[in-house]
Amino acid sequence: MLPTSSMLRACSCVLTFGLMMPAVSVRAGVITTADGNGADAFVRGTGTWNHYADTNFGNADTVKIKHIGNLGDCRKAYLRFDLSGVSSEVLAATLKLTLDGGTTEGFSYNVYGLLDGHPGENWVEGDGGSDNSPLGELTWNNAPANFTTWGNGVIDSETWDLGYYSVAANTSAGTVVNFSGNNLLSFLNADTNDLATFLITRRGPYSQRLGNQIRTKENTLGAPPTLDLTLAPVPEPSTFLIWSIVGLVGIAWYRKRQRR
Ligand SMILES: [Ca+2]
Ligand SMILES: [Ca+2]
Ligand SMILES: [Ca+2]
Ligand SMILES: [Ca+2]
Repeated sequence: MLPTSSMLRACSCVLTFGLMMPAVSVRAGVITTADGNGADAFVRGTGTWNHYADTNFGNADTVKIKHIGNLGDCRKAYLRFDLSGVSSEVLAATLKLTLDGGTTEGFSYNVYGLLDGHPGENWVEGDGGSDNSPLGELTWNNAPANFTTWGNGVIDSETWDLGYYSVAANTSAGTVVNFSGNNLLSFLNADTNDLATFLITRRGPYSQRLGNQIRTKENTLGAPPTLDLTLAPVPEPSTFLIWSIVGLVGIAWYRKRQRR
């Protein structure tokens, strides 16, 4: 059946209703390591008298980050976020880390993004111990992009240097560190598989002190590592539904009017 002029008028009527659709406001999104395929863990090296390079710390209630001469004392953090709820451009992003335990010394920390598509993006968080159960649970020796012979190194060609943050001496437990910037934004917008992993290492100073630990999703005291996002607006499916119904009612009304 060819479209009649009244049908065309009805279509333009629907189009008019469509143009009357209210603008959808910018959306906010909060994702933690406890959501979906999220994970948080740290890895620790093996030194002369302490051997942790095959031990998993996926169930620890903090992630510890340290860099000192003995690799058996060095620790690096791995935080993964599930981006399956992110379906439009990320306009603003802040990585929020809640500190656990203060320190009398200030420290700086490097933040890296594991490159999108890296075969290790779906690393196994694990439940602790050196039993390799669940199979492949994260350790110093199998962690993606870990530069295993240096206490704060990552493999440059497999990571994106996102910048660093600093924590002043005597910062109290419960303090939230906010990390943001254009590199973080670009890294998140480059994601194609809904997985984003951050590696955090100690930038300095070189010190035996444990410093600023970060509460994990296993910690009962505070928020797990969190991504606070502002997302570009997209019309919600429910909005489409409502305006489709309005459009159909419009067509019915128009046809009824034509018949009169
Ligand atoms: Ca964990
Ligand atoms: Ca996504
Ligand atoms: Ca990814
Ligand atoms: Ca285990």
